[in-house]
Formats: sequence, C-alpha cells, structure tokens
Amino acid sequence: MSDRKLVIAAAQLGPIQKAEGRDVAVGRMLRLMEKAHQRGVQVVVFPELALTTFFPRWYEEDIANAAHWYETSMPSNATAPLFEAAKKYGIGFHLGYAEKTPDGHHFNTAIYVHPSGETVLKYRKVHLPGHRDFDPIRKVQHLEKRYFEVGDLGFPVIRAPLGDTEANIGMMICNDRRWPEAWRVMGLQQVELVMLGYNTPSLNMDNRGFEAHHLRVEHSHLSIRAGSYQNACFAVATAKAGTEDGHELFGHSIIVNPQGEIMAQATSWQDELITVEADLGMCALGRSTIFNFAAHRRPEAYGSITGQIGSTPPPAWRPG
Ligand code: CDT
Repeated sequence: MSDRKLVIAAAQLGPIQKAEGRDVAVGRMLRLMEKAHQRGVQVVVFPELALTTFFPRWYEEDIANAAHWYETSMPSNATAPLFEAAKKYGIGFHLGYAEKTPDGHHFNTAIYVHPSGETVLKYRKVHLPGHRDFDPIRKVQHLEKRYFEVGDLGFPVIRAPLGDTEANIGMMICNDRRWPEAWRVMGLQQVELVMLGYNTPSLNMDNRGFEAHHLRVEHSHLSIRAGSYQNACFAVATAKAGTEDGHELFGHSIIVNPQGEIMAQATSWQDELITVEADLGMCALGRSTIFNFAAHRRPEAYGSITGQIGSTPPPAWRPG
C-alpha cells in the first residue's frame, strides 16, 4: 500500500454511426464524464478516434473527400464542452481523434488533457495496421495506412499531476498494444500508467482459418496484460464497441495492474464506465525486482530489435 492512489476510468463508447455528428459523440462523452464525477474518478480514458465512426473502414478514391473526418484544431467548437467538463469536475481526460496539422499532415492522435484544459501530452499512432489501397478480397476495408502517416513523436512519457498525486504517463493507440517494443520504450521511461484507446473489429478479415473467433478478445487482453506486467505499469484500455453501420467492434475494455491482472472489464457493447482505484506504488515491485532493467537487461543481445524490420530465416542445421 502507498499513498499514491488514483481513481481511473475507462469510458467505453458504444457504436457511433457514419451519419452521426461529433455533437452526438461528445454528448455521450459528457454523460460519461458526469458519471465519472459522481464516482470520484480523477482520470478518464476515451477510445481511439472517439469523435466519429471508425472511418478507415470506408474507402474514398479521392482522399480529399475524407477531410471532414479530421480535427484541424483541439479544442474545437465541437470538443470544447469536454474541456469545460474537465474543468468543472476536476477530471483529466484522454481523447483519441484524427488530426490534420496546419501544414497538412494526417495522424491518428491521442492527447491527455489536464483538468485546467491544458494538453499535457500528445501521441501519434506509430503502428498503423491495414492497407493503403482498396482491397477487393476484404469484405471490410481497414485503410489506416491510406488515411494516416506514421506518428512522428515516438512513445513519449511525462510526469504529470494526476488527481492528488503525480504519475509517469504514456499513451499508445490500438494496434500499438500488440507490439512489445512500444511497451518497452515506455517502460524504459518508467511509465506508470499507459492510456490506450482502440477500435478492433470482431472479425479478422485476414483470417485464414487459424484464428478462432473468441481469440480476438483474448489476443487483445493477452497483449495488454503482458505489456503491463513486463513493464510494471497500469493500463487503461478503452474500446469503441458494438455495431457501427453493420460492422462489429468487440469492446471488452479493461483496466490492468502491474501484475498483469484485469482489475475491471466492461460487460456491454454500449457506453459504459468502468473504474478502479489504482495504487501507483504497486509499480515499484516489478521495477525493483524481476524487471529491474538496470540490473538485468542485456541490450548488447538485442541489436536486431532496432537493427532490422522484417524477420530473416535462421541458418539451417543438418546432421553430419
Ligand atoms: N484500430 C486498430 O488499430 N485496429 C487493429 C485491427 C487491425 S485489423 C487490420 C487492432 O490491432 O486492433
């Protein structure tokens, strides 16, 4: 037990349909923030691309026709009520959105906003799944590589005031959670709380018969639990859930502790707030024992992690 306690929440969002405006999504997020306030929450984590439907499933031949999915300022008129609610309730929040920069770059972005309304940390998604061009084989497109550039901010961690304490916070977005490299880069910065939003389809369009349906959620949870355990941090993993224009997202938002245990899990495919009291002091155990990096890491043996991208076949052994 320590005195570094923090009440954190995953604010899962149910589906947002293509025709629904940001006002609908923001209205729903405000209700979740009000609920968070009633439950004494200090930090709320909303999903990836929380303001709109998961638009990378929709192909636009002319990318200019996708311009309306991006935010060109933050806060904007549409999102200002979230910043005001943060101030009113004294709650910090994490928001995922599609960002268009003043010089015309497009990123899948997340920010953490202090209750004062100031942006504490920004992250731009590094691991963009899917494809760039229309794929006629797929029943549903996943065009993140078409609509976003690879994030240019790395995996930053910052020490920030959180609730009544301070914490080292970092962010990743959806597919990043499946990459141990992303977790470790933040672990090396002593991250204590990873905020992560996701939109994951229930059906794997690349399935070639080897992935049973129920493993979709299992693989998500496995990745988040392993990342949290191996880097001695908490993770708040918040989904967009349910059926958007006929396409299912699997939900199952979770909050995980540094032992890799699921402390809370969403049970619906709707707007749902799950909360826990996190004792940040818990991060010290792993960090000072089995995952004491300074004592046990062997970077001289890890060269290929940063030295190459794709895998290479090993040399072949033959008898005699
Ligand atoms: N949003 C996102 O990154 N979703 C991916 C699904 C990839 S399927 C091409 C995920 O890893 O959950």
